[in-house]
Amino acid sequence: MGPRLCVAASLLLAAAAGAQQPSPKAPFTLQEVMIPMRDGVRLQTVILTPLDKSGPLPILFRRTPYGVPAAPPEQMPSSWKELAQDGYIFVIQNLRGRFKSEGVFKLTSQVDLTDSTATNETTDAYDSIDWLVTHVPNNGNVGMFGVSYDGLTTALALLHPHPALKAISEQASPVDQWMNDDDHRYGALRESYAFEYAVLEQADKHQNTHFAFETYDTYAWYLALGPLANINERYLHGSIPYWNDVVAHPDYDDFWKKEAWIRQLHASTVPNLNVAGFWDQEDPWGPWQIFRHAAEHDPDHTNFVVAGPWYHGQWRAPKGDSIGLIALGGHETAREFRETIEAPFFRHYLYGRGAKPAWQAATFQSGSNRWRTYAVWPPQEAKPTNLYLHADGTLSFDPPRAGQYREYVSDPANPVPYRQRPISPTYPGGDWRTWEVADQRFVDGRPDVLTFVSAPLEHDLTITGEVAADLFAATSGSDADFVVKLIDVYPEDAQANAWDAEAGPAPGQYARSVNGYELPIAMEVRRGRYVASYERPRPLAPNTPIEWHIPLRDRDHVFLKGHRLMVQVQSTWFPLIDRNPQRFVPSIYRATAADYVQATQRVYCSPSRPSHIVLPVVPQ
Ligand code: PG9
Repeated sequence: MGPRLCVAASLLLAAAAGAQQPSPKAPFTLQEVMIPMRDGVRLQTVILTPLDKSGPLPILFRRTPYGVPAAPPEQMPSSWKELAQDGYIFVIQNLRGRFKSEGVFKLTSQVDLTDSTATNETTDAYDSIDWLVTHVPNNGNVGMFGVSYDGLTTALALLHPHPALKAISEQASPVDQWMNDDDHRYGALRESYAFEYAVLEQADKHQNTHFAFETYDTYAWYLALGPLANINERYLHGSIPYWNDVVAHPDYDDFWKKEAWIRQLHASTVPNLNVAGFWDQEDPWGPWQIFRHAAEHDPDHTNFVVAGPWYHGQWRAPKGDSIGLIALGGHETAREFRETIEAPFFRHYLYGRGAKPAWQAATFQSGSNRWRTYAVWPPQEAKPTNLYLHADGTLSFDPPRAGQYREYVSDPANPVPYRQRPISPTYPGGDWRTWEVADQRFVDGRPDVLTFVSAPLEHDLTITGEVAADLFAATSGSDADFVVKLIDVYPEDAQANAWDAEAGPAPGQYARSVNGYELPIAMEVRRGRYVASYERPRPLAPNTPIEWHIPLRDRDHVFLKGHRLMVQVQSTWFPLIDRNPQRFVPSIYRATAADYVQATQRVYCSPSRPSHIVLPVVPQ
């Protein structure tokens, strides 16, 4: 049987040929061209020229694997509105091998600049800009921007930028797909994402393809699948090159190190507005890495980062006034970002009007729900402060004076779901977008989830900067995963509910309250086989506690007075993360059903092994 795939509509409209007449109200004319690259391959590109602006305009260029528009938009897309007021020629290009672009799409971030005959996303960006500035009337200034894959292709231009490229805004770009972001977390495979995305982009050159699951609840499908090798054996049969690469390279080997393009970036080469979402379910880490790598040499201060309470790409949504059930204090954070940060940034660098940002970092801080700016990130006043897990299930800033450990049995046959079942496919988006803010009460009470909770806070607690967990933990097996979640627990009376005092809530309404809500602030996994070395996985010594350092990324959040802090620890997070067999095998991707075994996990909370979270606390 061939892959069970169904073809879905493209994320954007698929391309059509030739120049298009705008409909009477369309704000642009559209021209389609095939731009030749240095190796003769031609890339399908559309040029949207605004009808209401004259004079030489700058170009804003976006490179995508998802398809280019076939016709000019009927009206100004809301995500461009603020930029378009200044006047830009928007250019959108399909990557090589996608839709009508010639060549092969390799789904790769590899850039070898030492090979003068090679082509890659860096050279394709360079060649395209070279063509555009000579063939399209413009003011000599080109910018690039884009989210996720389009952010990656934007960021890759930094490695050898064309001289006309004057500013970019990389938004949610991955940088190292083994270490973090879409496909892995410190080597732990993001099973559902890596598989479904590879199918999306490599099953059919002319489409974005959604895998056709046989069950409504994909949790049930992945569990019934059994060992990961069955994906190729039963469904893909080796037809998806990226998936073949993933399963051929379980460890951090040369393949992944070459994919990790960020290893080549050590300076700010073009002014860059990096954009990150604190609840980005796909690429939350890359933008911070690009920001930090560029900061290694930034004499002209052209390297900036903006972060907000956003799911993947939510800063391009019309408003961004809430994420899931979490309201953002009446702010339209997405529109405000575009109007007060993104548009002025490009205006400064592409039009020479207005000032550049006076800060290095800007955030929309959750909890307090206000915009903040920072001269340096992380701010120096934030002090690393330990929050300790106690054996009685409490959390406090006091280290444990007594106590030993808490334990649970982790069973790969009954893994903890990463969000409430039924779990939808990753694509099309749906509730995948907001799962990172889902109320964690859905796993409270599971015997394989440990919960630690603090007393209600007597005053606001602000954390700004990098969060991490330091667990002291052991397993009775020889491999294990530990997942740590830092949670903000809302008071039971956080909001006055809107339902009828007499009739009560309408069906479903009771669950749409933040009263008692357990809001994840930071979550991450580590895989035991890679604790000592990413390159050479090693078995864990059974029943032997070791220290697990689990980075929880950059944050800016205020836990409000009356809220409580919570930490949950578990060893499965399925099918987001593939199941660890819990018995060491050379490659998990070749594990057999018999390798998956139960294990007893211990989390130590003793004076000599004080598991804790490190919080960057800003003094009141
Ligand atoms: N998260 C997607 C992606 C980016 C880069 C590589 C692979 C996947 C995306 O949304 O484009």
